Order: sequence, then structure tokens, then C-alpha cells
Amino acid sequence: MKKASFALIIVSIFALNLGMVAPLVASETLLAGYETSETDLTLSSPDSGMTLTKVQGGTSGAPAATQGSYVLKAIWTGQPDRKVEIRHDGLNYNLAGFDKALVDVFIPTGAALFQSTGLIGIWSDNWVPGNWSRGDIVPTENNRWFTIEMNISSFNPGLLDHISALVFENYGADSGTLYVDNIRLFRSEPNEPNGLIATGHDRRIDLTWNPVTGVGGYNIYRADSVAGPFTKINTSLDDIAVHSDFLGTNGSTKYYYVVSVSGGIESSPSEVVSAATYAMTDDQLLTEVQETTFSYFWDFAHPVSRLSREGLTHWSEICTSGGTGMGMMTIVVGVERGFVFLPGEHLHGGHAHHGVSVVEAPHHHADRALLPRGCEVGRLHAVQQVTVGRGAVDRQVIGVVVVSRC
Ligand SMILES: [Ca+2]
Repeated sequence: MKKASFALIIVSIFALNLGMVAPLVASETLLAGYETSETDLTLSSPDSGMTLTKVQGGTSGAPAATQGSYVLKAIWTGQPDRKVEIRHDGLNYNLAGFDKALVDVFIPTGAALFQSTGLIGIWSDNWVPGNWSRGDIVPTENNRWFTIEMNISSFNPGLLDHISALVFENYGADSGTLYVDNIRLFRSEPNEPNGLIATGHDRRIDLTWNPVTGVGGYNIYRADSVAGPFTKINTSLDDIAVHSDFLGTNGSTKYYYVVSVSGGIESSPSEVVSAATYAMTDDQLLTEVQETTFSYFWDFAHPVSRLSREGLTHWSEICTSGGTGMGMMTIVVGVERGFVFLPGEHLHGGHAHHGVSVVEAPHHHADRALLPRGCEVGRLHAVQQVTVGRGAVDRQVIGVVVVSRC
């Protein structure tokens, strides 16, 4: 079986990092441009003496619109609290997944600017935690547009369904005029996956990569050559950082990259890797079964507790005590077979493989390294700090020993 293990490793080494560049995607979504065609946009104000109108930009003293042709003009008089709101009640927006809301504000010549304590923000009656977000700046000059940015990424995504109002507070006078245009939502591009590895097997190629936190899932792209064209091969978002591509033939070389997806926005692509399918010997097939089994319990373990999860289709926070016992047995095999290395072990050309690190020369013995290290009770706290499976090899081994109370 040692020979078979070597063969598997050699295939993996030929997973190439070829690099690639792909176009970025747009990341701003218009929420309100105040065009006359926007019949769904209703405006109201709780402040008496305030009027709101849509006016054509560039006419009658209005500035040129920053979006479309029209702008919103707000005029108010007799507001001693120097606070006004442009209400947006009754409208539903889906703000989830966006990082911030942006609005352009223009204070015409002759109108007061804000006090030093002035602020512009947005609020909703059901955002949590808190219910409003203060913008980063207020206009400090007359007769020019300023873009105000309001962070909304910290709110509970499930409650980001509407904006109650745009708020202008601590204005410089009891009466004033300002123009508003182009309320939009900004979503930053998610981080691209890295650490992508393609591994050839009998009639299939497996892909693994480092999980990206906070994204909705991944798309996988495949091509026959490094130059492409690349085609998406998953029909729905992959929500874990593993993908098996069953090709059905041997001797086939394929190229892949992976992107992470958040709110429908794709990240830049990962590196491009390639692998080839090949006919396995019985020994190689047995090794693959062992390693794939090990991979479920190791790569798919709960990122905090390292316990085995109930299953792929279950809620990912549910772990199984019986399955964890089986997982511990696979780890013993994984160590013996060289699917994972131990803390401090010297690597001879070892490399990441299936989310674990493979030792090219499997000279270690579980009874020499695993138990003595695992019995270091002083490392118990580290179990609580495990973040991801990959790259946390040391802490994962500790976790096993803690469970076994050696
Ligand atoms: Ca407009």
C-alpha cells in the first residue's frame, strides 16, 4: 500500500498553478435615482414645511443629475430642531449582502451648510443591531455633489428589507435647500478562493480549496486547455470547498478555476489548476477509498469542535457522536498512510493534498508522534481556537487526543 500512496502523490504534484485573469463584475445596484419613471418611489416627510419634488437636473438652479436626468429637491423652512427626514416608508428593498448604501447630496450656493456636528444617515425601524447608520461625511462646500457612504454590513441580513428614511441632522439653519440623487447599494467583491488543488482519479477529478468565510458558495469552471474557454460545471452553488468532477473517461486532462459568490456577485477567479484522470490499480483504488473516507471526517469536520458532521444535507452545525468515533479511527489510518502530517514533522517535498498535507516519505509512526504530542494537556485550549481544517493540522491532532483522553 505504500507504493500506491506514492503514486497518488505524484499525480497530485502535477496539479499546476498556471494563473489567469478574468473580468470583474459590477458591484453597485441603483436603489433610487429619482427619475420620473420611478413610479414605485413615494416620498413623504413628517416635517411640516418641507417639500420634496423631482426636478430636471441642470434647470432652474438644480445641479446636473449624477444618475439619469432628474434629482430630488428638498426645501424646508422653520425647522428649529434642524433635523429633517426624507421618508421612504412602505417600500421594500433587499439590502442583504450589501456592504453600504451611497447617496449623492448637493447644497446649492446660498444655502447653509451643516453645523460641525451635522450628519447624514439612513435608518430603518427594524435593523438589528441598532437601527441606523451614520454616513461618513457631510457636504462641506456649496455647489458641488458629495457622495455619502453609510455602512450597512453589520446589520442582520434577514432584517435588511427596507429603508425608513434619509436623515439630515444638525443642519446649519432652520431653513434650507438640498438636492439628492442616486441612492445606491454597494457590494464589495468577495475574496477569491485560494489553495485550489486538482487531483486525478479513475474517471474523475477532485477539487479542493481553502474555504472563504462569509460567502454564499462557489462556482467551478472547467476547460480543455489553460487558455479556455472555461464553462461553469455546477448547476447550483457549491456550499463546501470540495467538488468531484466525474468525467467518465481516463487519460483526460482538464483545467479548473473556482470563484466564491456572495449575493450573486462572483469573486475574481482562483488560480487555474489541472489534473488528468487515469486507470487505477486495485491498490490505488483502495488507497483512494481510504483517503476519501478520511477526507470526509477531516476536511468536513466542524471548524470549531472538529466533531464529525451529521451529513452533507443536514444543518452544518449538527454533529454526530457516533460518526465522530468513526472519524477518529480514520484519522489514525490517515496518519499511518501519510494523508496528514504531524506537528513538527519534517516534510520531504510534502504538499497540500485533499486539504491535508501529504508526506512524501511516510517515515513517521503514529505511536511515536501522535500520542506523545496529543497528551500535552496544556494545549487543550487550542481546540477552542481551530478555525479551518486546512492549515490547522497541529490543532486538529490535538483535538483528537483531547477526545481520546490519553
Ligand atoms: Ca437621478
